[in-house]
Amino acid sequence: MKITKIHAREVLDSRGNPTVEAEVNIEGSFNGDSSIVRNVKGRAIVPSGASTGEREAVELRDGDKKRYNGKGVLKAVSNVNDIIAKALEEKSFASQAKLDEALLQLDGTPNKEKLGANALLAVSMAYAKSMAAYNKEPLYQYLYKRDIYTLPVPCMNVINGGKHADNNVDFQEFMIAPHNAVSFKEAIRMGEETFHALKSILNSKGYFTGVGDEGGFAPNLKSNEEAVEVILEAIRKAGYEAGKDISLCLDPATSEMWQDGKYVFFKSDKSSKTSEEMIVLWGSWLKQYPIVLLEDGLGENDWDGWQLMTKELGNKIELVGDDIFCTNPAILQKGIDEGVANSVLIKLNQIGTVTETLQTIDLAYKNNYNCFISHRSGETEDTTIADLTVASGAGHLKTGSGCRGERIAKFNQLLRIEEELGDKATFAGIKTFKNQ
Ligand code: 2PG
Ligand code: MG
Repeated sequence: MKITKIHAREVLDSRGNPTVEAEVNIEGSFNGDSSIVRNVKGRAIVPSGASTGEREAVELRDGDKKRYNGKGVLKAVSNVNDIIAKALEEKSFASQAKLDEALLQLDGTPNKEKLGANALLAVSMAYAKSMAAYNKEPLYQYLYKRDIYTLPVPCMNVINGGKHADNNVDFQEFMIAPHNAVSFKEAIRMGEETFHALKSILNSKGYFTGVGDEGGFAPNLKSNEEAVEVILEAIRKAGYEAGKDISLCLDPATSEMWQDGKYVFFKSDKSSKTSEEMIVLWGSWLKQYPIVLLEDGLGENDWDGWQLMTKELGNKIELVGDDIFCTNPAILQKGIDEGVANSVLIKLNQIGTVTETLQTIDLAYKNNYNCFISHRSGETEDTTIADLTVASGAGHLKTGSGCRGERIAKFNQLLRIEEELGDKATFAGIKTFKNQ
């Protein structure tokens, strides 16, 4: 079996910005019988972040102001079509790891700046999909073989702020986690019912109900606290009990607030807090509200603050490192050694290949860290992360709110997977969160 063709093109993400799509064709005889030739194609699209970590692998953009305000990806596309395709076509690879190793060698830089992580990841994911098709198995099974697979709690980002919305809310993501359910299908129903209840509450309070980049509402509120209060009201209105049925998760994305060693509330009153004051704030929110997970409660360049926060809150809730780790196994190892966080956010395009992503997941589990699988704010119809969540057994993912096609595409894929697995599927529930 060998790769017969690799082809990339420039397509669009959910914000209308260009991104890379790649296709990988594989051909081979089946079961050693040369009379049965199998010819399959895998296709994948790379997402794109807005509140990106400084140490993410390089997303190569053209910088040509005459096209898409400099955001074109024709260079990354030609790196696939002219360099990667020429080197890998007519070759065969014994595993995903071998293919990804070849990609890394072609790039040859530590941060993938030569060919672009967007070029490498598009090919890496498309290869995984073509191999799954070649093996006639679902993608999650190609990524990891298990007897029983765990379907995740969908952490739905129902109020958007920060860099993802044009409102006055400083914190980026307020998520609901419907965990008291027998299946993913029931959990997503609970989440959607709450999402619709929230819309009617916001409407009745005279707030704007347009949505932000990830499909959550983006109202101008009186305070960051009010975002939590209206969500709790929506949970009640939908007929659920906060804490028992549905808990809260937060990603305030505080790297974006970091200015001169302090956290500035840049969208509301422009006040600021030290790391210690932020930890006190989170501690009081935990007492007041049913929060089970806090992502990026402090910023990527505040390692001392992170250590302190982990000491204070790391035995109470799940503390997820996103910008600080960038899905990078070497940086995660440093975090493990220094007692930073107890969970890692997993974004394929922060690191740039499927294999390195799986390595980071593996390293996390070996050190008793959780993995929280994530979309990007700029997404597409690609549903790889749904399969990755099930394959990895991560038990929880964030892939947006209750609307917008590119977010719902992942939920729909999880519904399909759950149905297909039948009694080989279990639902993660509250235990999936650290310290619950
Ligand atoms: C985050 C992500 C996804 P972005 O901060 O966790 O929600 O945002 O893709 O913009 O980095
Ligand atoms: Mg984040």
